[in-house]
Amino acid sequence: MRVSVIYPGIGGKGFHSIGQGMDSGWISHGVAILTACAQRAGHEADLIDLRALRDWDHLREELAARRPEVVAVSMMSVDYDPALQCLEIVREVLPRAVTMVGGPHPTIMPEELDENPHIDHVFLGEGEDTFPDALDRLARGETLPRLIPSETHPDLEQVPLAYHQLFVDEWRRQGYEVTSPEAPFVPELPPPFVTVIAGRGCMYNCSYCQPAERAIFGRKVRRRSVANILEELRILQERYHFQSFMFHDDCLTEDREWVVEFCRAYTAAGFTQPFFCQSRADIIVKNEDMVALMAEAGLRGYFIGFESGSDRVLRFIRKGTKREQNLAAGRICRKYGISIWANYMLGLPTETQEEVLETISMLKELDPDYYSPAFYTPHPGSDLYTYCVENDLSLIRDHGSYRRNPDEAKIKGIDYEWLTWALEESQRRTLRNRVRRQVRYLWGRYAHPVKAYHKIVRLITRRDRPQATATQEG
Ligand code: B12
Ligand code: SF4
Repeated sequence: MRVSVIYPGIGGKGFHSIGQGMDSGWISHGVAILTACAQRAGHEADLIDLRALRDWDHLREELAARRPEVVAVSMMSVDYDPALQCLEIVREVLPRAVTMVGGPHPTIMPEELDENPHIDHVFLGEGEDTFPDALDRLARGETLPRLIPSETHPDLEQVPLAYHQLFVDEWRRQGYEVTSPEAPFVPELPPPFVTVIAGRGCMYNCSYCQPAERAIFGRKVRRRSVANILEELRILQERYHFQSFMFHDDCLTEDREWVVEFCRAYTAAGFTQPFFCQSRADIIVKNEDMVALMAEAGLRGYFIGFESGSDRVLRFIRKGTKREQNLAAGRICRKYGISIWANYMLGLPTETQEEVLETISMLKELDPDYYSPAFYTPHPGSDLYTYCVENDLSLIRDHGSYRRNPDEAKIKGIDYEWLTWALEESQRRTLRNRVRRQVRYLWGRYAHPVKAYHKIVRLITRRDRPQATATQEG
C-alpha cells in the first residue's frame, strides 16, 4: 500500500515552524517508528509533517501530489483539532483513501472519535504490530474493523530504530536548511543534537498521569538492551556526528541496573557526548552513587518532576516523594554538576495558596537551572482528570487547552490572577542565588586555567620533578 503518515503537532508553534524549540524542533518517535514498520513490511510509507507546511492549502497540494491509498494520523490530545481538520481535508482531496488514527488520544478516548465520518479506523495502544498488519490486510482486500486494539506490546529489540532521517528529509524537502536532526534547547547540549528512547512504560502511579500512561504502554516497563541502544547511538554518530543527546524515557533512572550497565558501556565504547534524561527526586536521593556514575559518563542534566513543595499535595497527587527529598535531590545534582530542569505545577485541585507558597519556597532553595512551570491541566485518562470531572472542576472546553502552559485558567475555584503572580515569583531568583550562580559560573570558566597555571608553575619550580610520560601529557 502507499501510505502517508501525518504528524499534526502544530498546536505549539503553528505551521511553518520547523526548528522552533521542542514543539517544532523534535521528531515524533512514534511516527518515525511506525513509518519504518510499514516500510519493513513492504509498503511505501512517507511523512507529512504539518509543522513543515505553510497552511491547509499546502496540505491539500501535498495530498494531491502524493495520492496515498492510506493516510494515518498520530495524535496527542492537544492535536485533536488539527488532526480532525487533516482528516476532513483527506476526505475532500482523496475521497477513496482509507483513513486511520492512533496515538495517546485515540487510545485513551476512542469514544470521542466513534462517530467521526472522516475516520475509518481507530487504533488503540502501540502500533508496531497492528499498523503493518492492517496495511497487509488492506492490500489483500480484507475489511478491517473500525476499532483496532493492540493485544500485545512489541518486543523493543525487534522494533526498527526511529528513523530520524525521515523527518530530516521531509523538512529539507519543504525548504528547511536543517543543521541538527533535532533542535537543541540548552547550552549544555550542543548541536548536532538527537533524542533516543531506551524503553517504554513507568512503574510509578502519579494520579495526574496514570493510568493513561499504562493504557498505552502496559503495566510492565520494557527496556531495550544496552547493546541495542549503543548500536543506535553508533548509527546516529555516523550519520549526524551528534554532539549531545537526550533520553525521552518517562523515567530512565528507575532501572538502576540498566543505567549502571549503560554508563559503563557508553564510556567503554568511547562516547563522551553529554546527555540529559528524566528522573525523580526519590531515585536521586536513594542512588547517589548511580548519579555520580551518570555524571562521570556525561550526564549534564536531569528533568525532575518536583511538582510541589507541599507534602500534603505530593501525597494527594500520589507522587511518592517528599519536599525534603526534592531539596536533597537538588543538593546532589549540584554536587555532581548536573543541571536541574524543574518541572512543577501550580493550581492543583484542593491546593491552597499557602501550599503554593511552599512550592515557591522550595524553588528558592533548589535554585534550579531551568524552570518548567505548568498550571495544572487535567489530562484525559488520568485519575486526577476523573476527579476533576466528578467534582465538576475542569474549565477545559477545547482540546487545545490540554496544553499545560501556564497561560489560561484550568480549574474552577482557583484565583488565577494570584497564581500568575505566584508563577512569576516562583521563577524569581533571590539575590543570594544570583550571586552564587555567578560565582559558580566564573569558577567553572576560569578555575581550570588557574589550576593549570598553578600546576605548570609547581612543575617548573620542583627540582625533583618526574619525567613527563605520554599518558601524563596526553
Ligand atoms: C517526547 C515527548 C514530547 C516531546 C516530543 C513530542 C513528539 N513529537 O513526539 C515534546 C516535548 C515536544 C512534547 C510535547 C508535548 N507533550 Co509530550 N511526550 C513525550 C513523551 C515523553 C515521549 C513520546 C514518545 O516518543 N513516546 C514513544 C513513542 C513510541 O510512543 P507514541 O508516540 O505514543 O507512539 C506509539 C503509540 O502511541 C502508537 N501510535 C502513535 N501514533 C499512531 C498512529 C497510528 C496510525 C497508529 C496505528 C498507532 C500510533 O504507536 C506508536 C508506537 O508504539 C510522551 C510520554 C511517553 N512515554 O510516550 C509525552 C506525551 C506524549 N506528551 C504529552 C503531552 C501532554 C505533551 C504536551 C501537550 C505538553 C505541553 N506542552 O503541554 C506537548 C504537546 C506537543 C504537541 N503535539 O503540540 C502526553 C500526551 C497525553 C495525551 N493524552 O495526549 C504524554 C503521553 C505524556 C504524559 N504522560 O502526559 N512531548
Ligand atoms: S508522572 Fe512520570 S513518574 Fe509519574 S507515573 Fe507518569 S511517567 Fe511515571
